[in-house]
Amino acid sequence: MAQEMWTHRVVRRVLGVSAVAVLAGCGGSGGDGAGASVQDLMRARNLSEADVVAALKTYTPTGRTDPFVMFASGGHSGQVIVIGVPSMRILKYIGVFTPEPWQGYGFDDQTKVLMASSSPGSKKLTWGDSHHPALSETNGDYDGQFLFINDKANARVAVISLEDFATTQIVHSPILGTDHGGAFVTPNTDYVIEGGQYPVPLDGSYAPISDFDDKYRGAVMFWKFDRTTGRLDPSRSFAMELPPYMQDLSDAGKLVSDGWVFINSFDTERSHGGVMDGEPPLESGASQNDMDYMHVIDWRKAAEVAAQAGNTQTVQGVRVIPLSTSIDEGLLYLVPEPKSPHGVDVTPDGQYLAVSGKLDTHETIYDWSKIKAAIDAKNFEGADPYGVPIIGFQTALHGQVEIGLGPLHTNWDDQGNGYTSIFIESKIAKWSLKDMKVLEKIPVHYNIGHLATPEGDTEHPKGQYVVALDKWSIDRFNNVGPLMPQNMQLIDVTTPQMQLLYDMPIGMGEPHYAQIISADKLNAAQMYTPVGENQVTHQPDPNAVTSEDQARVERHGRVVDVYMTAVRSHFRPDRVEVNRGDTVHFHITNLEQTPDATHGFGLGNYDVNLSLEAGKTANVTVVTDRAGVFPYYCTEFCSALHLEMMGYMLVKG
Ligand code: RUQ
Ligand code: CUA
Repeated sequence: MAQEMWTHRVVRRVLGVSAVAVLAGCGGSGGDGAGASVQDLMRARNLSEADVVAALKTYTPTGRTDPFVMFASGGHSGQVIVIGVPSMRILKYIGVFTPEPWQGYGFDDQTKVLMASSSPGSKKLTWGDSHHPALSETNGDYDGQFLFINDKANARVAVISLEDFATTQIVHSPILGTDHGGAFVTPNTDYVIEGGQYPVPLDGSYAPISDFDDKYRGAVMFWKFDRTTGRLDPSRSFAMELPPYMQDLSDAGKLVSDGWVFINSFDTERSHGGVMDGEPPLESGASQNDMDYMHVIDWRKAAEVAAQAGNTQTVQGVRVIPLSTSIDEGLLYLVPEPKSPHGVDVTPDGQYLAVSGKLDTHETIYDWSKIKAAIDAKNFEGADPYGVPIIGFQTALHGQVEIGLGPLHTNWDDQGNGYTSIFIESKIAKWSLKDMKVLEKIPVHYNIGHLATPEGDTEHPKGQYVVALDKWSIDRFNNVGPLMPQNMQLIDVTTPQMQLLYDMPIGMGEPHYAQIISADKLNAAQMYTPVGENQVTHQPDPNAVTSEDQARVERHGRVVDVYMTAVRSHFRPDRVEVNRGDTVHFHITNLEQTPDATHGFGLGNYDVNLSLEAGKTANVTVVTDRAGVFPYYCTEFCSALHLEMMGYMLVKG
């Protein structure tokens, strides 16, 4: 009986009185029969009071949608994962740096070009290491229009249109070997920031490792974003040469610190391995000094400097501001920061910068006005070996919060609190920025990397939740063998004590960072309208056929163009006769204008699969190198006669 009363109490607290009535199956505050069934379930499933509360806070009945949508990177799967919060239901897996057959991504002609053209060498890249998603911003808040994400392995940045949640552009930075300080956007998405990670010679040449200090360099790219075209514009982009430190995460200033960007770094010792030659391994060589350097960059002035002829050098096609110019023009400063930092996170008001030093126990908070005052007064304590002015640690410091072992990354809520992931302790600390002290810690399972709060890196965080992006899951889920899923843990931060609500296994790559947007800011199209749109260009496809009577086969010598339509439940033409050695271009338009009426186009043996969402046109080219009979068929179960939706490619030869 006590438990039954408790159940009603809890249900009432979480959902309100009317829900109690519904649960109890009557209009009153609960009767024995109905209440008992909840308790029976609790007993049978061995659920505690807290479990039931957690369930009530996350369970989302059929037909209901989530108030928040999270975009998580997929790590070395090269993709982006879209997840509803708080239900933690996976909504989509977006192909970005890696072919994704369900979406036809990397299989049709345009997305093949997208992947090939961003491949730096002759080798066509088929994977990327996606780390940090960045939603486009207007006035420092997410606007729900675009998503950017970096590829650490190959120094690339991709643009995803949130009109259709599909990748539309990938750019490569030839001067960076790798990137990690991206993608981050300036408050109006003027620039997408991509900081390099491991120093290399910027011109792409070989230099012996003994020349590390002289020939190797760091760099940061500022990709100019053109909102009207939805594209990064390489011709208006520029880079800054940086000392050969390992630049890490960055963040753009906002409000009072708008116009500036902050980039952490590690290995300011410039250790570069060589264990076999008696030199210290990088991990210890890079951890000798107590302090590394935060880079403070005046990006707005840098953009002006880069725009003036003679100020930049063109390196591998990129306009680069040399280090000496940055020093002379006052574009770059350093501030000491506790060793091996990871996240630098600007507070919502732009006034403070929180730095997490992985080998330090503090969250170090810098005061932007102190940094700016030191810059204006030229109050420096010295310069680094490359002549970059250094602002004194104490000069810039606001204070330090004793966080715990291995602070990594911070997001904010709407109450003036920071949430910092603590890797070594496997915990999240909630701390007050005003009081500079930890309020509470909650354990997570296990080895947390980043964390994300709703709109938690904007000017207006929404609070309510924090999601822990845990690297290890060990014993949390059913055993699926040695390669275990990562674990995303949803935590309620509105309760007096943070409450763990839900464990979500991510068995499809390793999320490094995620951003969470209010769902009402997203407004994706449900189909391509009018019929015949190309997904990559977002323009009418020149090869679209917009009615069945335009479907045709055209032969020009050895080249065959097949203008095909798809509609429930047939392709037209449903028979294509060609000769061995022909080049066959399929141009296929899905004529449907019904939401979710997607068809696929699978052609076995030729490595072809297209996704044709309602109204979309896609193109694919095959060279018929073998004779035979090749059925093509619809790969999406679209209708009762889906199995009949097929045709033959007959290759004579
Ligand atoms: S990262 S946690 Cu790019 Cu911080 Cu991996
Ligand atoms: Cu169209 Cu199945």
